[in-house]
Amino acid sequence: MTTTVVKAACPHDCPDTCAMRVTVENGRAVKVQGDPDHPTTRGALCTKVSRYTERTYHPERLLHPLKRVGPKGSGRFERVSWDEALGDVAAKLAAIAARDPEAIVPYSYAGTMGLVQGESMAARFFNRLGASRLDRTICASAGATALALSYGRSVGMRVEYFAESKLILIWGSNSIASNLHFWSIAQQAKRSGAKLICIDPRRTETADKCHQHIALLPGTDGALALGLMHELIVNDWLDPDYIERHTDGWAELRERALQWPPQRVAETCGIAAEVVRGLARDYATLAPAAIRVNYGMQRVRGGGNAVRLITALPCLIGAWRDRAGGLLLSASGWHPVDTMALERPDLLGARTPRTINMSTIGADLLREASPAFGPKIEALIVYNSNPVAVAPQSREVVAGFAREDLFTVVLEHFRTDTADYADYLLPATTQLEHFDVHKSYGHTSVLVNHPAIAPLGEARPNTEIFRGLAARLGFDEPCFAESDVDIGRKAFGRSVDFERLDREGWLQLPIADAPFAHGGFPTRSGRAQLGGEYVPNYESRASAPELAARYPLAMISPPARHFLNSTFVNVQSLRSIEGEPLLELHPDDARPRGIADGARVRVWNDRGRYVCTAHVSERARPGVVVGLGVWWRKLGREGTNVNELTSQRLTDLGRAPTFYDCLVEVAAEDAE
Ligand SMILES: Nc1nc2c(c(=O)[nH]1)N[C@H]1C(S)=C(S)[C@@H](COP(=O)(O)OP(=O)(O)OC[C@H]3O[C@@H](n4cnc5c(=O)[nH]c(N)nc54)[C@H](O)[C@@H]3O)O[C@H]1N2
Ligand SMILES: Nc1nc2c(c(=O)[nH]1)N[C@H]1C(S)=C(S)[C@@H](COP(=O)(O)OP(=O)(O)OC[C@H]3O[C@@H](n4cnc5c(=O)[nH]c(N)nc54)[C@H](O)[C@@H]3O)O[C@H]1N2
Ligand code: SF4
Ligand SMILES: [Mo]
Repeated sequence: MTTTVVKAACPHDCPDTCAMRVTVENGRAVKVQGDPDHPTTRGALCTKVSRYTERTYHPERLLHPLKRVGPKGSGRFERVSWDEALGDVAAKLAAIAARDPEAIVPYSYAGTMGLVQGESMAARFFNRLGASRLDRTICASAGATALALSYGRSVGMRVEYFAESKLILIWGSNSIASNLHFWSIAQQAKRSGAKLICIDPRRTETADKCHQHIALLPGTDGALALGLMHELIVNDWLDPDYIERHTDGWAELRERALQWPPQRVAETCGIAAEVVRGLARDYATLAPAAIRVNYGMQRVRGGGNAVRLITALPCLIGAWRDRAGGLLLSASGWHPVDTMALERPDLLGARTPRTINMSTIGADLLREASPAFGPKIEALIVYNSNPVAVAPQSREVVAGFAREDLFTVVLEHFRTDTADYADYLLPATTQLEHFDVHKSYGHTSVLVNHPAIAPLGEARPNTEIFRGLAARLGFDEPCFAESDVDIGRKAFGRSVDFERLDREGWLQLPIADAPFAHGGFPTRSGRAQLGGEYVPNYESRASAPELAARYPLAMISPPARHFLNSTFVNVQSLRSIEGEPLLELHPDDARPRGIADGARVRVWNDRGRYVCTAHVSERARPGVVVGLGVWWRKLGREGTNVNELTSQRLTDLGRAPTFYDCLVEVAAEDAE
């Protein structure tokens, strides 16, 4: 028997980007483990990825190219050869491109976060073609835009140093579920005496384990941040020297903050005024104070401004002076990625195709040609994403994908909700079967992923599929012949020693311990730009009273611990842990509606209707209901999921979706 251990990286859309070791016996991967030497992985993977072999060798893996034979969406396919599939797809795209290449739209996100299997060969292909561009907003762009405005880029504290903090605010994040390795570091701090405070409308498993939980109403974080500023001002808790030397914009923001005394904040956020005062006191007096902000808070109308206000806080108290003080939302901006080399936007030449926002794909698939919009979308090439399940306002998304005149190609591992609508369904390799390199949005090392096993069946890497299409369309630029390893070598430019990365598996980037101790933000002036205002939700009692009268409950739909967005929902052992699609509601909301724990309920608003099981629980606060996870529609009840109810309205900054800005009503199914 031959046993080898291969250095790999977790490809999933998770801030932890773990370094992995894959044990291979006789060509078969038998075990996936965390690298004990990697500073944040520390030998541990989450439950989901520990079971990676179950996903890789899943009996339903797509192993051959498939062509649709039934009506759109029926999921009826027949097996075809790669030659036939690529030949047909290329011919169809060529015909559309001859009329107008912008009628072709790529649709992808972070099914893999790999820089090679993500936007490298694919982006080159679409740039050369002149296809529409995709605004990749579905997750992080509100917060990223806010960070760029405040600090210049997506940069923040080094995650390791939260271990030395004395106060950690976990703000809009369920770390145990979605940022496990940060949670281990926070636990270390807790053991050394740090206070942990969780700010989240839901009493998550993370909130359970913090010293304090502040259950504010969804979308009110900006008001809370202004209230904290108010208290920092009136109690003289500011660091005037840091503000003076390293920030701009305080005078104006200060005036705004003075309008938010604790009582006003309390009324807006649905919490007690004492809580606001106590939080401000802790923030000003327990040093070093660190904030782990996450994306939970930015999936509402005012999400961008909320992040902007929170990023001001560590500047106001000079928390950045210590390596264990400051804030972390995303570390992406520390990573030196050579996007030009990977994506080759120069292949566009003088063309500037329109941009389609992935968060409004439902509406856009249903639009006719017009001078403002451009051509009707005629072809959609989906890879690394499952839009039919994850994009907001499913009714429109499904209607769009169901268009008989839309040509849809899906590159996938499984027959997802989106795959069911494909005209061609092309089998892609998984991380164990292909090469890649990775950055991370939660830590500051770069990683390599070596293929551990041969591709299963006839699966091909995304890169190889786009190479094949490029060849058939006659694209003969040398970049289309580059191998995956060649692309990986270029990904970080000269900033990373590729040979060493390849040998060692991961490399720590050279980032200062306390990067902003003396200012030096990557803004034009080197100073943090303070700003932001409170922007209430589109859908709330205050901003839409008539709507709130009909739909009195605010619904949030954060990730489930054992899924990763819609990935893993089809892995039986993980689905068994999550059970079934649930809606958590507080006993005070359940009682008057006659809803018992375990009852089948219908959840609805003007956009749609969704059926699931009620979980009557104090994890939900009164007035807020929680529909966890992004279930596959076809594995939920009545073929729907929570995105039936969410809207395609966009955030204040970053053109991002507002999944958690959503009013609904709930009733027991038999109480019709
Ligand atoms: N296990 C698991 N891990 C994941 C994912 C997953 O699906 N499953 N998804 C990955 C992806 S794509 C991402 S983007 C990240 C997301 O990472 P996070 O943004 O950290 O996601 P969550 O851990 O769910 O934390 C969001 C929390 O915000 C809360 N929340 C909702 N609305 C508000 C609000 O208005 N204000 C505040 N303060 N809190 C609010 C929710 O109740 C939830 O507990 O996680 C990644 N990791
Ligand atoms: N209601 C609600 N909706 C949400 C969210 C929410 O909190 N609430 N969260 C949003 C967020 S934060 C995000 S990031 C999006 C995520 O949305 P998506 O990026 O669409 O993520 P997934 O649902 O995980 O789907 C990724 C797909 O990529 C496939 N894949 C993985 N690796 C490869 C590969 O190498 N090649 C190919 N061809 N395919 C591959 C997987 O099999 C999987 O089906 O969902 C959003 N939707
Ligand atoms: S999903 Fe996140 S925690 Fe789990 S192995 Fe991957 S990077 Fe690590
Ligand atoms: Mo995300």
